Formats: sequence, structure tokens, C-alpha cells
Amino acid sequence: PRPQSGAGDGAEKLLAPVLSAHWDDPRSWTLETYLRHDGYAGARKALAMPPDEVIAYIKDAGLRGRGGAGFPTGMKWQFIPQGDGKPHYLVVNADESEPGACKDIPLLFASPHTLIEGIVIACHAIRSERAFVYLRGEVVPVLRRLHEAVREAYAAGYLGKNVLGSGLDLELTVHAGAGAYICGEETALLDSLEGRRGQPRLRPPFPAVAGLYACPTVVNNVESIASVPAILHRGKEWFRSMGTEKCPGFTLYSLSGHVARPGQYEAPMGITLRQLLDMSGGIRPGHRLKFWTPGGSSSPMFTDEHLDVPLDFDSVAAAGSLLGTKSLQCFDETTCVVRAVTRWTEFYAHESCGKCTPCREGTYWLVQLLRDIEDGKGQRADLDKLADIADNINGKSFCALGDGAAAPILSSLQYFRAEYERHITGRGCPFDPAASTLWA
Ligand code: L3W
Ligand code: SF4
Repeated sequence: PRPQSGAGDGAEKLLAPVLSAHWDDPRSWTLETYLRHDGYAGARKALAMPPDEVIAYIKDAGLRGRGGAGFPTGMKWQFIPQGDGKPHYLVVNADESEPGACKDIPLLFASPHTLIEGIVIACHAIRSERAFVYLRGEVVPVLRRLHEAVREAYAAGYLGKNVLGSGLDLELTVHAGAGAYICGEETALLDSLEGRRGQPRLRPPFPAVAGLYACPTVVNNVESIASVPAILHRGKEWFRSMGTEKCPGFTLYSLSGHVARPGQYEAPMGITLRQLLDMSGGIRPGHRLKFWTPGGSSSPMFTDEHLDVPLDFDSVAAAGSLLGTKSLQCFDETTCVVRAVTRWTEFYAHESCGKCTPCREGTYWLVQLLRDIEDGKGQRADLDKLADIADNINGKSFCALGDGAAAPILSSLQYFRAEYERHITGRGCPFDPAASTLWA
């Protein structure tokens, strides 16, 4: 479906289309269109500044990582040691695959030069001459557009030798991954990029110290890097005028599920789901919100009690979940929560890389228990078993995938234990699968 950055119903004042401002232009992905909208103006400004000043500028702007953890981008850049004699690398994580996440891929499809401009600025800041984009390989049309945009950028002097006469030499390589969720974990991504099987590495050392080919490496999400040109061009004060004190700026929220107008909604950090639903026509007519995820399936689920939680990293954490990738999957009262959680858990079991026991074994057993409950073969004791296994994965696994797998189980038991019990006492699922449009 076409990306949506528009809104109606008087909610326009809450929209802040920056990244998505020109997605609806004809041939929005070309250099010609990008230049018509001040493209590469941020890079020109940055290249005229000393690298450390660019880092300080992004730090002052308060940009926080858009890939899930919300780590301050400028601080990450500052971790790169200077004068160490080693090559420095920038690796852009474009392996978007969190269930519910759909913002990096539309951004790359509609406006790949926004990312390339951000890469130029980031590489100047961290003194890197080599950047990589690790893209999800299945999205072939996006891969083609990105390759074409890189070719345009080389031809116009935004990449290659002596970028825009600044003295920066910059080579950019686009790498297509093979479709493993774990390769979105930054160290597994680096292993995969080096040609090995993608499995997480022990941290520390963090990539900033020993990343790609054991050299200092910044790994940033697509949206984080794509947000940088506008900050340089329009100013850090402008960026800080949006969002919250600790979490300033604009961001892309992916709204999906039982929503009248699903799509990408760009808005200031700290907007609420209630406001986003106002913009997107609300939950489908005749139905009401039952549960939703603020940060994709890896974040503990919320219910209709959380409609007014500001969607910034700190407020969502204070309410007991994670903003993560800002992937708001909404489910109405026709959806069986056990079925939804089973689907997600099957995903984690399939995507578990197998490196550590709690996640490898635990996700397998979670799926067996959940399928039994959904099929009417569950026992009362299974609910404690589910909670126990999830508890033994959560915080005890090697990487964040394990925590992500535990999140839907523990949160659904917290809010919907009675629904699990109904499956057990009623010997099966009380919901009509045909009523929920999500189970095709
Ligand atoms: C140097 C230190 N660097 C931390 C760096 C670290 C990393 C970043 C955040 O992501 C999120 C999770 C889900 N010296 C450092 C340092 N860093 N301390 O900061 O690190 P961390 O450990 O807080 O998070 P993480 O493990 O990198 C976990 C989300 O990822 N997630 C799913 C993501 C899916 C997508 C997608 O589909 N587009 O992004 C799954 O868990 O929200 O919060 O760079 O190196 N002392
Ligand atoms: Fe692999 Fe899962 Fe362990 Fe992460 S938590 S290292 S995905 S087995």
C-alpha cells in the first residue's frame, strides 16, 4: 500500500511531515526531485563544519536512535575513537523485520536520497570513508531504487572521491541480507556482513570500539540517519521545538491492524495513540480497541487503558513497555489474544538463532504450550508453565530477541489471564476466526 503521511479530522496541527513530506511527489525517489526540496543542503552545511562540531550539533539536537533502543545518536558517534589509525565504518541497519514495523522500508522506497545524505553527514562526523547499508533482501523493488539512488549520488559527486569538494572520500556499498530477523541485531548484522552466519556477538566490546572487521563502527537505524539532514538544514532549535524535552523531534509511527486507515504517520515524539487514531479514522467502524503494541511484538502489549500514554521512549517505559520501533499494531475485540500471541511466538521460535539455551529451547516449548491451549488441550497448570518459561528467557538470554519473545507472553498473561482460562475451561478458542479480518 502507498505510504500515508496525510491526515484529516482537524488533527493536521499534530503532524510534522519532514521525512515523509515529499513521498507523494511524482518520482519522489530521484535525485532531481530530492534537489527540488533542498536535498543535500544539510550535507553542504555539515561538510563546512569540523567533524566534532557536527557530532556536538547532533548531540545538542537530542536525536535518539529510531531502531528500538532510543540511544542518543550524537553520543554513539562520539564513542568512535579518533586518531587511532584504524578505518572507521558506518553501517546502516535497514534489516527492518520487527513484526509491525513498516517505516524504514517505505522511507527508502520513497526517498532513498534522504538516507544517502544522512550517510554523507554521519561519515564526515565520525571520519569514515566506508559506509554500508544492510538491507532486507526480500524487498527487491527497494533494493533496486536504492542502487539507482547510489548510482545517481556517485555521478553527481555526493559520493566517491572528494565529496562536494570537501576532501571527504566516501564509498557506499548496499548489501542485501538473506531474510533473518536476528540480522537486525547489530552484532549479528556485522557477522553477516563479514560473510559469516549471523549470530549475536558478546557485548562489550560494543561496535563503537570493535565492530566491522574489528574496527570502530557506528551502527545506526535508517530513520536515525535519515533524520540528520533536516536537523543540519533547519537547525537543532527547530528539531527541539518538537517532541518532549528528553525525546525531541519528529518520527515515523507505523499504524496497522484493525485501523480504518493504516499506514505511516509522521508526528512529534510524545503523541498518543488516541491522537494517532483520530488521524487515521479510528478503529474499524463498529469495533473497539482491545490491545496494541507500542513497539512491535517485542514490546509488552498495552490495552485501551494506555491510549493516552505519550509515545516517547521515557513515557512508554514508565508505563511498563517499550517504544521500540514505534510499530503500533492495533487489535479489536474480535481478536483472540491467545491466537495473536501464538503467532508471534511461532515467529520468535522460527527466528531464534539457536546460540543460547533459554531462547532456543524456551521459544520451542512456549509454542507447544500455546498451540495446546488454543486447540483446547490446555491444562490450568500450563499458564504457570508459560509464565515460568517466559521468565527464564526474559533477561537471561544472550540478546534482545529472547526478551522480545517473552514480552507478549508475560504482558498478555498480565492483562488477559481470564481469556487464557476460558480457552482451558471451554476446551478451545471462544472466538470466531472469521470475525477478525487479520486471520486470512
Ligand atoms: C558504546 C556503550 N555503545 C549501548 C550502543 C549499542 C547499540 C545502542 C543501543 O537494541 C532494541 C530493543 C528493541 N558503548 C554502549 C553503546 N551502546 N551502550 O547503543 O544498545 P542497546 O543494548 O540498548 O539495544 P540493542 O540491543 O542494540 C535493542 C529493538 O531493538 N528490537 C527490534 C528492533 C527491530 C527493528 C526493525 O525491525 N527495524 O529495529 C528488538 O529487540 O526495541 O530495544 O547500538 O551498540 N557503553
Ligand atoms: Fe540467538 Fe535467541 Fe540467544 Fe539471541 S536470545 S542469541 S536469538 S538464541
